[in-house]
Amino acid sequence: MIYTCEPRARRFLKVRERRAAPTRNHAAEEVGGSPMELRRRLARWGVAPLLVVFSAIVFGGCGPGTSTGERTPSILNPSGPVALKESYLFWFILVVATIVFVGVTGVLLYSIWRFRERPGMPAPRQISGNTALEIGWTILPAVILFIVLIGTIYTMVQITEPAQAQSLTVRAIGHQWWWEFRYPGYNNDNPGSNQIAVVVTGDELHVPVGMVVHVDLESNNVIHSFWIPELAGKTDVIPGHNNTLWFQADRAGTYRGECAEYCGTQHANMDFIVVAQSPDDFATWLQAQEAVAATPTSDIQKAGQHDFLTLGCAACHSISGTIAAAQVGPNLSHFGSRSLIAGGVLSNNPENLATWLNDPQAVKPGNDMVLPEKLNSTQIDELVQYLESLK
Ligand code: HEC
Ligand SMILES: [Cu+2]
Repeated sequence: MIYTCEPRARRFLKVRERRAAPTRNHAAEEVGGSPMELRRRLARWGVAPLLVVFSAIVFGGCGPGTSTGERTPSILNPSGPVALKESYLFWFILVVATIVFVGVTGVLLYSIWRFRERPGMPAPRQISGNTALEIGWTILPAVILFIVLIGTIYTMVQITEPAQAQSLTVRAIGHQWWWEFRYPGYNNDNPGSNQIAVVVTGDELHVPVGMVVHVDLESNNVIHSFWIPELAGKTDVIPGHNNTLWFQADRAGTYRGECAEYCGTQHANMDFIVVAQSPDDFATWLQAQEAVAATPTSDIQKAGQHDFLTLGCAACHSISGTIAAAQVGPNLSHFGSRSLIAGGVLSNNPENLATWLNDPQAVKPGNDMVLPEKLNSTQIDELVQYLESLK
């Protein structure tokens, strides 16, 4: 059996010889800069500019704003105490991870360079196992992870809800696929209204600047996740288990929120906005929302209301002051004051509302708004006039 080794050894030696003295017989190709050579060079150096372009595209998405002027809902742009402390944790973990990355990659690159193959070098000494090293690289990562754990626990303690005399409590209900917000305690005391006794909105959460907002999260369907990147991290919204979170907006403005847990086909169109207003503006808004829905004034609005109550809309929607009191879809009592349609799939304006009413399944396939029959253009016009008048 000895001879079987011999050809292998010889083959090995030949390979080493060839590597040690690289033949230059493709020099002819190089002169002409053949495509082959170009490809080889590109493979060697072309990666660098490609990486630069790629990272520019990727990290370009992280800045405080986009080219369209819209603020990116980024956790790196915190606008309240909860998001701020969470972003500190992000930076802390990033620093730890960077140290690990630079350390490991440094040792790796050094070893590749230091122990690279050189002509005539003997095979390195073969070792197996090193107790000190193995204990070391078991304990060190554990210590590093423990440091991260301490940072995490510290942050969790830091962001426990402060006991405040004045805070606002809101119920956020995750539907498939839109968010409903209820402001309990603000009673609609108009005797002429129906049983809706709280302020109810869809897609739009108004809060006063500088006030602690306590959110009770509910779902009666699947698991969603409530996330306002600039104001508070994600919290799961679980059927049968009511989580809570709190946040506070330090600056007036509009913040984008979204569902952060896949919850069905239209999960990506389950956005909402948080409108942080001065306490005065908030009070004005709340007062308007508490009021009974506007009664139609013009003929076309009256026709729209009639359509609404006769074409099946009332089977799913509520409009205070009318017989429409169903809770399947968003409460439309003050729909005209809102800026989004159906989880932000469209922004709210008359043209978009007409598009939505013409074929909600085309705009947001699979959503729960299934019309008994297609509306004609007159009905759509009337409904648009009526719904947009509900400020
Ligand atoms: C079968 C129940 C159902 C019927 C019938 C129905 N809707 Fe809807 N509607 C919904 C649901 C559910 C949504 C939210 C869809 C989503 O965002 O995924 C919705 C959304 C809307 C919205 C957007 C509201 C917002 O705040 O985002 C408007 C406006 C609307 N419906 C109007 C109407 C009108 C007008 C009719 C009657 C012609 C009607 N709906 C009939 C269930 C229904
Ligand atoms: Cu969701």
